[in-house]
Amino acid sequence: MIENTPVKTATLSHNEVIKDAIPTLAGTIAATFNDPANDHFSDDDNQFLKFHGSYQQDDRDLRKTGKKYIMMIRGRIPGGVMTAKQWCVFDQLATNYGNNTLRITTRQSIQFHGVVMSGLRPLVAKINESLLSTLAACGDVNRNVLAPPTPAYTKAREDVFRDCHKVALALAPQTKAYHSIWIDGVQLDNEAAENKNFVDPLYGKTYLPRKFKIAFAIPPVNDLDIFTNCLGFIAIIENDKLVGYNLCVGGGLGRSHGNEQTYPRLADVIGFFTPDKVVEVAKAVLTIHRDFGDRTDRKHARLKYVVAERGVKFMQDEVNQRAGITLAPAKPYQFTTMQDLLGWRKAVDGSWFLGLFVNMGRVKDLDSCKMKTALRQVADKFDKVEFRLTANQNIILANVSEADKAGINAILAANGVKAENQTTVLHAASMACPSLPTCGLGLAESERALPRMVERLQTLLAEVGLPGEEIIIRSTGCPNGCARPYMAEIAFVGKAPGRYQVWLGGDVSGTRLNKIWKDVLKEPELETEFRPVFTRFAKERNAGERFGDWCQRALLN
Ligand code: SRM
Ligand code: SF4
Repeated sequence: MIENTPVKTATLSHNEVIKDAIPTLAGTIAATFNDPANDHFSDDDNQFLKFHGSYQQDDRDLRKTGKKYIMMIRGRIPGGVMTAKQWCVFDQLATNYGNNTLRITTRQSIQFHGVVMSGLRPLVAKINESLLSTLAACGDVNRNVLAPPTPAYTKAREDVFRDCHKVALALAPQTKAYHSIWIDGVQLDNEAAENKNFVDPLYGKTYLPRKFKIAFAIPPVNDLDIFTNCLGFIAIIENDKLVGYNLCVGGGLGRSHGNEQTYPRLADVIGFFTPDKVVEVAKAVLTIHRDFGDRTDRKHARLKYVVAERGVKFMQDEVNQRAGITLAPAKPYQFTTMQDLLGWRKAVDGSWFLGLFVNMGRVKDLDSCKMKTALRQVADKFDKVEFRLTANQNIILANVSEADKAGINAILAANGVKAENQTTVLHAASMACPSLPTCGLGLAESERALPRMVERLQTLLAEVGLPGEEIIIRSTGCPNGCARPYMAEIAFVGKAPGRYQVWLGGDVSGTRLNKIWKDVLKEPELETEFRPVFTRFAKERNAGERFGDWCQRALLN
């Protein structure tokens, strides 16, 4: 704990107090890892570490035999786009310092798991050498900005992607601590006046009350769940040209079991503006969060509560005034899907791309399918191929020439990775958060349990005459919502080991929250609980009606 901290008011949360005391966010991180006797960080340093893209964890599988500290490191990869060279660097880092897996996240990034203290600094330094970063991948700041990864729909994607980069850059914190810790390995003097009085030009001295999330989407594809973000830009494309954005504010999913004051919320669409103002609008919404978010209760500190409590008119007025614009009425738009395109497809510029399903986002080598090796070989050999991470935890190999397709196919086949018919529709539509053994907040298994649960639901669907039915299924080990379960047609939200709350009724376009159906379902009861529901669905559905829509119409009312 930091001593002699100037506490402004007794009600500020502890995180506010430590940010105020060390506004560079240096903590004592560099001093800690420069001492080889240390195998972990203090609680306060753990909070500062998040701003640098890392979480201290312990391997929960090993808790019975003692605490083994491990670090998770998350990259900052705007729009999820990596060069082949950068992929090679990340792949090597996972092998050298992590648990030999790369975890594609639901926000188009990559996480390393299982890194020990001595590996942390070299890993982060090498990410920076590759011209990516981990700065602000976590913490009370703007997180990785999402942008549509799929090159199949419109040439205007390039403009939207450029805006994503502009916004990510403009909203990056300016502290020199990042460079000092991770590149120079030097502990800043937290008592020096320039450090103690450091004020970030955008964030101020104490940054945001909580995390802040931004996404760009291009209708009709909502492959990054735009309405679950604090700030969403819905691109309005006319004649293949970007004419502006509908602005949405106040989305977020985190909640806590048994605390009705916390809830998932979809963003409101509050107006339209032209693309030249995108940075100003982003800064306006972020500073509204900075100035009006609740700094006394971290469970009530997200922008969604400001929007819910102060209303749309308040947000419109504040955005207009802060960005120097007048929001016009939102333009019409429609979302029809949130799914990725898998397999080989033609891009709008005539090149090819390959959508690759990554089971639970975990790139690894299994005996039967060596995805990690295959991707590394592709990256080594085809340096013009872009690696794009999707918010559905998949990978798109983009920018592939006709001539290179065969070579990529050969590498994949040699490693047991399928390019076509990669998985079943039910698996392709499923997503889980990591939970155990790395996440300290997990109450139930998620990534390790969902594949077998999907398998069982698949068998049930076949049994009731619905083989091949697509249902979006998501699971999380706790109610925080990391795999965006509250948007799924079926969601399993961990309550305790082997026990899940079940939510039903999301839609295929990511525009509707689901509703709670069962407060507790024990995993062994999956068939007993779902058989009657699937049987009814098979009998009662209208032609083409999706499971989520049927649940809303017939089951949950
Ligand atoms: Fe998350 C915390 C993993 C996307 C809501 N999230 C965590 C932590 C860091 C646990 C912790 O605080 O100790 C998890 C690390 C687990 C591990 O072992 O890796 C974690 N979150 C993830 C990832 C890796 C899940 C995944 O399957 O990919 C995602 C990383 C995204 C990224 O690259 O930045 C991830 N987290 C999300 C999302 C989805 C999204 O943003 O699109 C949400 C819901 C949307 C939202 O923010 O409202 C989400 N994570 C949370 C929350 C609840 C926040 C709240 O408002 O209450 C927490 C807990 C917290 O912040 O205190 C959390
Ligand atoms: Fe951990 Fe909960 Fe997020 Fe899953 S949803 S990664 S258990 S915080």
